[in-house]
Amino acid sequence: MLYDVVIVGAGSMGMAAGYYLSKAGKKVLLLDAFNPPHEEGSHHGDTRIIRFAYGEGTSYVPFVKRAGELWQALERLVDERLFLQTGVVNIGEPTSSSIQNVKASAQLYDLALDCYSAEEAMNKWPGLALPANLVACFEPTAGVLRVEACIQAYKKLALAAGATLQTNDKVLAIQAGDIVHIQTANTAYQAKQLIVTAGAWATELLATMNITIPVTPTRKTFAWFEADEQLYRDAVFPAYGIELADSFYYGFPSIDGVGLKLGRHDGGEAVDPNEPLRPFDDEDREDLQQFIQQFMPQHGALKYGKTCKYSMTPDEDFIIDFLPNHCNIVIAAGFSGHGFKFSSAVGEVLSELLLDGTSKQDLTPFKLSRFR
Ligand code: PYC
Repeated sequence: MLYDVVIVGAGSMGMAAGYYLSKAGKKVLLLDAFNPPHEEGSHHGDTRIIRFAYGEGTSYVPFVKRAGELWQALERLVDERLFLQTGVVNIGEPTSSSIQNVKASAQLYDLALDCYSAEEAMNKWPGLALPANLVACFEPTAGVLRVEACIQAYKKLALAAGATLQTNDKVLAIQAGDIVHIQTANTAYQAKQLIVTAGAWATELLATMNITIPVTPTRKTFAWFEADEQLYRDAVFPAYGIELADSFYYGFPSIDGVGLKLGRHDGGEAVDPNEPLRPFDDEDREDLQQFIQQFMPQHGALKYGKTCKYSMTPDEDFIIDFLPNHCNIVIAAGFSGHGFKFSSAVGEVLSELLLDGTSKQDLTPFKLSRFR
């Protein structure tokens, strides 16, 4: 069967692209090895942060602002609350690049940002304990996205707009050409244009076309802790990112009484995405417990922990680009653990690239050629 566009990987980015392209009248097939939303990649776990004063660099700000507009539009389209304005506090040493970038983003793009000393931050959020060398930059208009609901929303809209979704059908090989051939375990498909949004599987899939991308699937951990709701519920406690000299943790207030969520952003071990991840273990538990004990000492017991797969690039910037020498194939990969918030805008960008050959967003920082 010949499609206008086949999208390999129907997670957050792929599903959004499927919606925008179907809405534009394209005959779209979304393929996924599982049934999104699922727990096999990096889009599970209830919540993701969306922040606009961007610690990873000011060049991300226009892109994340567009993503924010599109999340709001999606909420209206499905008449559902997907974003919670909890505010996000960025904590680190004042000289760290992330704090410098957060401040520069706010200044450059006129974003609301309130910066506090450690003592001021502890007065504002009594559940927090900070050493005196850290500062806290709070973005009140930032917040939290409900991950699975976001994907369900794009799935509903993509299907309503006419997309076909083939689940539990793993793509094994791709052959580039004017017509792209896609071989799954069950079927062969043909497409005029192709998008690869396969998360941790992007590297091996592109290898079937003799394309190498420096994206490493990496195991990460996160967990929920019992929380004193007076201190840690979302009405009084923000989502947070805390960068220390040699580690980076992030987390969420207790939303709907589920407890404080805490994850480790840096580190982790490279994994084969086709092998089951080593389950959350005692070492993971100890790591998160020692952190929360220091920074949110009034937390309660660990409820449960989980693992997920990040797709890391060497510079932790995304890859969004046409495949070299193939103007009908676009890849979006290597989101390095900070991509979910962008997925609405990534979907739009991918559709623009295939429909117009170019995007309204500046994609220069995400070019594949930067690695050569
Ligand atoms: O993008 O805010 C974020 C984030 C924190 C940890 C992982 N991603």
